[in-house]
Amino acid sequence: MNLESLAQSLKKSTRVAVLTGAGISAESGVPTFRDPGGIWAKFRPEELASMDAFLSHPERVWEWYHMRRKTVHEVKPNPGHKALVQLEKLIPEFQLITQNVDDLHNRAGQKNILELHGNLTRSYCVSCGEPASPDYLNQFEKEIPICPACGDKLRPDIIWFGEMLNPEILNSAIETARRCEIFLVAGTSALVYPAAGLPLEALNNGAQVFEFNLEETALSHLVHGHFSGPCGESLPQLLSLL
Ligand code: BV8
Ligand code: ZN
Repeated sequence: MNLESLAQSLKKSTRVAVLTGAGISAESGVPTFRDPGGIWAKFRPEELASMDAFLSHPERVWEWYHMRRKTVHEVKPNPGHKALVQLEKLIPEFQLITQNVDDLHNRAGQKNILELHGNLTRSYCVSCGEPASPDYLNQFEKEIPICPACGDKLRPDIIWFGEMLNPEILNSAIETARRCEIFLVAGTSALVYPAAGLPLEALNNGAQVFEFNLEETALSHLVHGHFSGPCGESLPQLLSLL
């Protein structure tokens, strides 16, 4: 299966879903998690992206998220993000599902996004649940942001390891994967569950699944087509055929 034949199938499809991971933001300059030099290369996930880490070292966890929010603020969406915004306009029922927390799909102009793991620009209070605006959050450099309503600590609006995903968002993503005709997977190592289970839901329900990645992943042997290369190039190439 080449890009041309995928483009032909997309032209005839009404229900298309896309799952993205850190790889789609790599070309914007956002470090991935598992690539050499990626975020996890410096820290282990349990050390920072977990409730235990937050309870024992809240300032260290916030320092990491403040730094990541700053990085993301300084970068911009790349042609891979933009290609998916274009694709959304061409397909009657299109759903973007992302594992990324970098807000780049939103900033690229994507309308229909399911954020499985939250978003770096959002936070909420650990006790009263009050959400804090990105502007309020940006006032804090390294220290723990304090809830403007009750004075307790804020936490990032991010799903940490060991935490449940938002059930409405997850159920909607599973439903989408089960109903779609074509499911694209772009820039994910497909290691983190339950997100990594979505392409399998699509496959088990008769969808055609295609992978865009620099390398082979845990999914590659199961998909209908694997397009090697940076998705900042392969996705715009696909869109140019539509
Ligand atoms: C849950 C927010 C349970 C945080 C994230 C042991 C201990 C604890 C948990 C578990 C465990 N074993 C299994 C689990 C479950 C765990 C899990 O799956 N762990 C994995 C590691 C085995 N899952 C969870 O904990 C989930 N919750 O299970 O709850 C539960 C159940 C019932 C009741 C109560 C609780 C929560 C998972 C969400 C965790 N949060 N993010 C933060 O970001 O700070 S996940 C985090 O990692 C990211 O958000 C992202 O989703 C994931 C990284 O994955 P990728 O996006 O795929 O990135 P990666 O670097 O891995 O890969 C990049 C890919 O891109 C590569 O393939 C590369 O080749 C490619 N690439 C690079 N450049 C390009 C490219 N491709 C194309 N073009 C390029 N230019
Ligand atoms: Zn509060």
